[in-house]
Amino acid sequence: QRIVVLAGGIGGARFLRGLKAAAPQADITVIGNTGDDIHLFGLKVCPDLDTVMYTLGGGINEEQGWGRTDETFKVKEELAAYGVGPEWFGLGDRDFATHIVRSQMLAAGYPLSAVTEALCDRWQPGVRLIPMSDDRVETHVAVEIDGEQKAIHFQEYWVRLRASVDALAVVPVGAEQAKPAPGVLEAIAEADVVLFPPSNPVVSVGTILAVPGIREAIAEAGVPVVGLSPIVGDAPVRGMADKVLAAVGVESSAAAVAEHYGSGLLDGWLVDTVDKGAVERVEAAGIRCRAVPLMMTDVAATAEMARAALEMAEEVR
Ligand code: GDP
Ligand code: FO1
Ligand code: CA
Repeated sequence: QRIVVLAGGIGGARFLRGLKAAAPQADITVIGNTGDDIHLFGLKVCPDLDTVMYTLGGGINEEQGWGRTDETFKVKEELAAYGVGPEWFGLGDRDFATHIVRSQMLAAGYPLSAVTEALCDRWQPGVRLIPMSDDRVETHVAVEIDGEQKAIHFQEYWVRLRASVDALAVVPVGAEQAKPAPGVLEAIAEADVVLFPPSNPVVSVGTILAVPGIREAIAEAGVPVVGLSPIVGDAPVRGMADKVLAAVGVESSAAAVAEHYGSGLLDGWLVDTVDKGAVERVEAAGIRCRAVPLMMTDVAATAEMARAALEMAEEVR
């Protein structure tokens, strides 16, 4: 069975761990979000690709959900001693090595997709991880600070400001000109099922879908497309997805997110059992819906979620 998953960082990575357990024989291709990527200290950092790679490869800091396990911050301290920031973004020593290798390969002319494959040679994530595009796409967030409107990098909004001000707009800068990375459209065309993990619908899955050709390829693949809600009980399980949902005019609820994707894209949608009241509304929108436990407390619970998603794919096929 060929499964394509559009993934952000933590929500995508944790779901994938469950999916691998639920479908050990499956051939899984992950299309990763690169809109969160940022250049720091002359290095290219790809938080969502790395989160998937480290989580599936056994190198993730489990409590944090991002960055390396057993991490130290000597380089960051030394940079700070030179007065070189930003200090609000925590790059650890082990993690730095990944960004150095990536940046070196990019400078030598390799596309990000080839670099990602090379990094995965070490981590053996057990899935094929492809960035959504080799072209630069950077999510910016329009905010108003001290009466002044400006656009800031997504990481500055999320990590430095902790989404403490309203997002007025979310713009995947460069997406319109970006091309899907090699293998992305092919994987979608050859897929038996496409899954949207409980990733951020705006800045993770939404950004991937903003790359011209990807949304169309999914709609045209003619295979079941099933998503799992990242919103449980009208709030994100983790993070501040409600802030970026508001920016695109979508209320923070499992049903509203399904309607936002729409029946033109989604065939099935899983909501948490606490949101079983949303099932009727989602089905009225033409999307098959079921309520099952959606908390990824451990791999076994997450594998159950993945099984439910694959079962729903068979129901709507
Ligand atoms: P990010 O790039 O690290 O922000 O990760 P993703 O975009 O892949 O996923 C973020 C989303 O995961 C957030 O909106 C959370 O609400 C959601 N999430 C995290 N843990 C869980 C969980 O256990 N269950 C569900 N349903 N969603 C979760
Ligand atoms: N998230 C934070 O909240 N604070 C950090 O200092 C931070 C550093 C960081 C470094 C490397 C990396 O791959 C991820 C990192 N993240 C950090 C997570 C990440 O940037 C965001 O949580 C996601 O992109 C949000 O979607
Ligand atoms: Ca992210």
